[in-house]
Amino acid sequence: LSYTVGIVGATGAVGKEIRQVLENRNQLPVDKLRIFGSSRSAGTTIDTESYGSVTVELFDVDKARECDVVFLAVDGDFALEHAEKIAAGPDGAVVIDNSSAFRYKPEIPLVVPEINGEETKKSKLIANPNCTTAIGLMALWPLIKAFGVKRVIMSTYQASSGAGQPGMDELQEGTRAYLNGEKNIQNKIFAHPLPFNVIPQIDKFQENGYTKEEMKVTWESRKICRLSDDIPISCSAVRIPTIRAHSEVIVLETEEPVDLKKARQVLEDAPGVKVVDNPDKLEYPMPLTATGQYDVEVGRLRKSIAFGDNGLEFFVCGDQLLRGAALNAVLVAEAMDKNGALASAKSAASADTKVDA
Ligand code: 2RA
Repeated sequence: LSYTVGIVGATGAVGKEIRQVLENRNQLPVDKLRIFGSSRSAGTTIDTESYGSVTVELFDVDKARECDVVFLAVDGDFALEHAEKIAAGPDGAVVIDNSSAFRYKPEIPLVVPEINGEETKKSKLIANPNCTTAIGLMALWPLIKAFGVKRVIMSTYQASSGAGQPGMDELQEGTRAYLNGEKNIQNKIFAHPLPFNVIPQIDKFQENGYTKEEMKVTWESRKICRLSDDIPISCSAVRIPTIRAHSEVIVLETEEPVDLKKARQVLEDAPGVKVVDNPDKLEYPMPLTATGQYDVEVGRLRKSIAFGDNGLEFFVCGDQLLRGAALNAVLVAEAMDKNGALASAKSAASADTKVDA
């Protein structure tokens, strides 16, 4: 069985990575790749190694519905307007949406395949988590399974790629300008100039004083790991001047006393995780080494002074565009291929997506 795969937004940072991950992994059988874009990019061609030269088509719901699976690498407003229509009814396509538009709807699965991949059978519309959540949970979830969880405190150091290609461009151009002696560094994407700075704000402030980026970690971690709302999960999110790997300090208060050797083994055995933890050799996770990697790096593993025997602290770095977006989305499609959800999608209307096309 082989699929017609569509990407909407294939010229953006995440869309480009989705195409490359599909090609590099070569796990999802792709019969034909279709790329949809706005009138600006329609008609241009994208050369791919595996799928030949693909002409960008002007996006249209009916054309997208002809695909078996469609990756949406576009903003939430676009997804809200079109995602359900693309998936609706027996002829609709499976939609894997990278925006936050559907993440908090109880009936839409929010999926990290290594954690709750089986939920992909429930709906033709699947939400991909926020990058910060997906990267952190790769390490957190195996430890939670092993030792239980009482609370999680996360502090993040997030790369410019979280704001897409314009974010990465603004950082690089601003850095060049700064080094050339310019006094007024321009910032349109970030709230303040990012070069040689850190900004303790990502996304909008909420009534409780947290930002939306921080609350996403709370909401999404609970949904993906099926944790009760009573488990406190708190995050402070900070933008730093790196290109495309997010870093996270995570403090986990556990239910069971922690055995450090066992914790290390749990992480060694966890899929999608690479333990980089050799302080004697100055080896630990870093954005520089995590960039371009499918696995999330985890290290600096230690018992937490704050929580004694029932606490762990560790440092995680993961490529924001890969595990934080494109790789996770492609892994969702691969899981749906393996569990039969992709093959059956064209014949079965999901209860969750009965929207008139
Ligand atoms: C950021 N997490 O880093 C966001 C992107 N989804 O800005």
